Amino acid sequence: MNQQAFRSKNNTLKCIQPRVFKNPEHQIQLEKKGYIIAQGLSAENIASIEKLILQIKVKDNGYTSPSTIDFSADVSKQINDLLIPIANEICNELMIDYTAVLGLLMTKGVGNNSEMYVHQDWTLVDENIFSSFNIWIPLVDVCKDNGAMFILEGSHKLSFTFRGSYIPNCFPAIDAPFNKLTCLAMKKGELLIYDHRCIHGSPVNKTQNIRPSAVIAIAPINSIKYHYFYKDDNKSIVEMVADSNLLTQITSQSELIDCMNFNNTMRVIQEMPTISEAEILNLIENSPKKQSVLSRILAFLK
Ligand SMILES: O=C(O)CCC(=O)C(=O)O
Repeated sequence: MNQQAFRSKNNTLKCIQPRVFKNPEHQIQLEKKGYIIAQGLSAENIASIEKLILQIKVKDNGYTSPSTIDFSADVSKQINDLLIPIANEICNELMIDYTAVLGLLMTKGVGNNSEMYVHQDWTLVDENIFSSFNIWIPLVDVCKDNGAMFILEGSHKLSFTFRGSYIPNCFPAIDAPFNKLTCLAMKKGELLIYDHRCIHGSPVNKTQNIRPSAVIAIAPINSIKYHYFYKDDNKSIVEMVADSNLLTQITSQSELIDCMNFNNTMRVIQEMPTISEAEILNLIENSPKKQSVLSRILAFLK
């Protein structure tokens, strides 16, 4: 992937983020909102994921939880092995030089504890140069009542942060977040491809049926993949080079301590960059969602 650079007026060297999507309309939407929704999986790929879901007996545990926590390492590998080639097909079709890194199932159970709180995903690449994404694929039609994804549009452009194991949320809590984020109603098998920096979450599932989805992390082919741990004792962040194996282990929390002994630490970061409340409030205030509610009210009053 060619990283281009230019000199700005004050003579500092700036990187131009490489183009991500083949389709220019996808690229424009990505730059503006931080995500795209694209045509869905083939019926054959949906069927193969559904077959595995039945075989491993995915069930309702009342939470939104990843298969890396709900299942053994062997089953997690089986899921990863099925999803990686499917995601690579999507990368080849829609994206420029992206590859799948880690695949898992995310199952939303039923009831009051089934919310996925709003968060940004773990940092996977050097975000000064690259962008990494999740491909999130609902395996039933989703709307606000059964736990569709909600996204704060444009939040991929917020200040630089490090995100990872035990690192506290890098942005201040948002009051009543699901009223402020955009609800992404989607059809079964459609593809939501969102930047890992986007603030997102999914509300409680008010229906009686679980809401399964597949999630695959993807990154530029030539990027180094990292994982970041927060060490509370000396208030620092440890940067490690991460492959899919390490990431699978980390996402099944029980292995976390072992992972911390891996000797692939690259550096220890003392400062912890965060996003200010003013930045978030400004984004919410100017979000397309707020604007469209306002324009509807104004149109109604006319
Ligand atoms: O599946 C969901 O409801 C949320 C998934 C999510 O937030 C994530 O994968 O980061």
